[in-house]
Amino acid sequence: MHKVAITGSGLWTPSDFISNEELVASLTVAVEAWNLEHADEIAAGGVDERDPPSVRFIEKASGIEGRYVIDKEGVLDPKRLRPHLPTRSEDEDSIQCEISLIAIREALAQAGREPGDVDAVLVACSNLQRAYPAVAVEVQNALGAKGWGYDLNVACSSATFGLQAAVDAVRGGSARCVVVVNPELTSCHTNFELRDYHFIFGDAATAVVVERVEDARAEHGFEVLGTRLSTQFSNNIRNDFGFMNRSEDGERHPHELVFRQRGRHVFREVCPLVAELIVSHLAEHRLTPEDLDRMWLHQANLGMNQLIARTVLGRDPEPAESPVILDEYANTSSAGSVIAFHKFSADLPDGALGVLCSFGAGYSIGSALLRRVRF
Ligand code: CO8
Repeated sequence: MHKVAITGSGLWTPSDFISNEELVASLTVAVEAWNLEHADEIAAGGVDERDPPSVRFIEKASGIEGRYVIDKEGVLDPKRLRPHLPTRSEDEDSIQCEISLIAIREALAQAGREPGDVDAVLVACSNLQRAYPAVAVEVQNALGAKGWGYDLNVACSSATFGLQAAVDAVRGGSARCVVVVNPELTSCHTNFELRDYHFIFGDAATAVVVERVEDARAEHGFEVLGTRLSTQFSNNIRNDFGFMNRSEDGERHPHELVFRQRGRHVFREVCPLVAELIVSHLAEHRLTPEDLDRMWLHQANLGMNQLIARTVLGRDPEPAESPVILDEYANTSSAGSVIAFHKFSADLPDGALGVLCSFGAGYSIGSALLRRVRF
């Protein structure tokens, strides 16, 4: 078995940024218009009045201060509340392919690799823009990579589930240089009509390069000591969008075909599962929480991350021990933990130990133990 390392990482951040103030102003207008339009049904008790959002609630409940999106104008238009995405023809790169390439090229440059060195591409994310051909195969072609590619979706945990697949492929010898990319266009599946959901997500794409330690060309990287995945079924985060919708005989409300959740249940149920997974994963490697220098956690909610870090460490974490990017990026689904890793890993000394951990719908949780190494 080969020793495996992450030798590079990359990030695409959209140029459009939406502050909480802008988002709340737009939804407030939309809610007032909707309530007016449905005044008779509301008076008759057929539907509930919609409640206005508040910046104060968002910041207090989540820690989110803004988010990047692929198209600010469409999201903020109170009559639209979703991005404008011009339809692309078959001979153009798909949007997910385009943003993947940006993140991958940065990751390859950091790894000192050329596209032609890549022999596997995994597109791992919450939402894929079409059923087939796999976006990964399109990315492989557009990049000029060899080998094979496939898509996988484990919601926010796609980053670590994809990473484990890459690590296993390199360790076992079925690939030598794998790129895992997380092109998350969450604004296309966010319900911007309801205050409970409109603030949660942002768009971004991340990529990592996974290779044998002996092949590494970068000066530094992170040896993957081990990965551990866990799933446990729950309907508390759900989206019923799918290819069978058009054949279903029953009625479905449009809000069932985008992201929805029982956020409080998720918070309560997922935090202990994540902390337990990290601690037991460390123990499997004869390590303890005291050995950890950094936790790159999935970025969904500030309170969640503080609770998880506190449970694992047995004390409040120092800010540098569990870096936060969700204030600026919001929840970028599978990209979140990798953004934290990408932005907050180069400062660690050789030998430092970190855990990359993602969690989300499924429920699903993934952990990767990473040791900073000089090759
Ligand atoms: N402004 C004002 N009030 C609000 C707002 C708002 N924007 N939103 C909700 N409220 C109100 C609610 O309506 C409720 O009012 P009432 O008491 O009158 O009913 C009140 O505030 C309290 O609401 P909650 O109980 O929902 O509030 P919480 O304190 O639980 O905070 C959070 C809500 C922030 C969502 C919190 O529960 C949370 O973050 N939970 C964890 C969620 C999480 O981690 N989810 C992970 C899911 S992501 C994932 O797995 C990927 C899925 C695929 C992504 C696809 C892309 C879209």
